[in-house]
Amino acid sequence: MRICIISDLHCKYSKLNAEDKENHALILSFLEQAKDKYDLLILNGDIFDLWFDWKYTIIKQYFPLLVKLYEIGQAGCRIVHITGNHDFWFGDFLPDYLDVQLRAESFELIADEKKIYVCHGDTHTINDFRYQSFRRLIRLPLMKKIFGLLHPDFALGLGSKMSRSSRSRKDSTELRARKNAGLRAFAKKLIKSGRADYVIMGHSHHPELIPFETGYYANSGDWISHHTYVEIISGKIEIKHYNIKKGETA
Ligand SMILES: [Mn+2]
Repeated sequence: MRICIISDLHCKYSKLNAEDKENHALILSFLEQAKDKYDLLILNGDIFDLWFDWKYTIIKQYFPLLVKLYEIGQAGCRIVHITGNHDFWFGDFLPDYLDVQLRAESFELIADEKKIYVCHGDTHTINDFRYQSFRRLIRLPLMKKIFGLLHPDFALGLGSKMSRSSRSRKDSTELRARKNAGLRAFAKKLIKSGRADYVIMGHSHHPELIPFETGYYANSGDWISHHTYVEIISGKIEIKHYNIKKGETA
């Protein structure tokens, strides 16, 4: 089985600067060449900087990306999206129009005799009580209902401001180290207990592949500064770096 796992593309819908545009082009180019390469594509959260589909409308700025996902699905690849901390308010658009299967927390499968566990990772960072409370609050059905009543232009203007302020709030080195440590500890626990051979997460924007006695923890990194993804081909796990000029390099 050929599996690709990507996360943290953080595709924006407003106020794109030159770097954002470059990143978007790289993402589209990656997805174009991925069309016939995989049996399963796992979108492991924070693909969209914000997602909302109203009853009658979607965010048109995502159209190029959505077309690529549609084409990948049409080429016979199964697509699974796991909720991130930026994209969790899904309606019927992804499942009904793109045939993307949605998972709220995690996704597990066995492929080529490897037990694979995939989740975004935002619930496994250390000492993040404030975030965990916010996470529960923002996911209440009532919050989604209220957001859905706002006019899209207004709601998305608000959303883009919120997302920008969270992006400019640069994590301190210490906080980042704690984030990574939390993810590693969670992966270690799953692997040691025999629940999984491979644990794959994102969220930290820090690509890494850590071997344990009976398995691996992989973080797929991001598409803001690393342009990395995880590939599991016939049971062999690797982190790869995509380069638009050279095609791809390991
Ligand atoms: Mn995240």
